[in-house]
Amino acid sequence: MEQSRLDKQLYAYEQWKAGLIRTVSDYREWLKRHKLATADGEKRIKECMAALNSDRLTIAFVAEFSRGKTELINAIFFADYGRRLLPSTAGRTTMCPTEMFYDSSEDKSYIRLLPIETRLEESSFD
Ligand SMILES: Nc1nc2c(ncn2[C@@H]2O[C@H](COP(=O)(O)OP(=O)(O)O)[C@@H](O)[C@H]2O)c(=O)[nH]1
Ligand SMILES: [Mg+2]
Repeated sequence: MEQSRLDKQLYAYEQWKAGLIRTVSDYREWLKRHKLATADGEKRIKECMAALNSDRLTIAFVAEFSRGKTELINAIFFADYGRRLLPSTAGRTTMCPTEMFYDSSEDKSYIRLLPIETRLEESSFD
């Protein structure tokens, strides 16, 4: 079913959040206009706006080598492309932890690879 697709739901979530930010912002203006704004209320609204603006969703796909992580990402996020956006055929397996980002402030996406040597260490991803 089209509506249940994860990418559609994530888009709907972003839309909902943008609406919430607008509403909180309108409320703030309304309080000011009616001289109902208080220092404490203003502080709370600022915290609320900061939390909404900094909200980021991070999804991690973690499993042993060649278990279908890349294939799953292709299926969930890039099915509409009609081809594998991320290489996932035999011999093209991702050999190191890979981070994919979408930077909304730059309107750009990018990929970051951690060097293969990091697999020799126990340290965590971040
Ligand atoms: N038959 C079958 N093969 C799959 C499935 N998921 C992944 N593969 C294949 O298994 C291999 C490894 O998948 P890949 O997504 O690259 O694994 P990753 O190393 O976990 O990212 C590739 O050749 C995929 O096409 C699946 O659900 N069924
Ligand atoms: Mg992979």
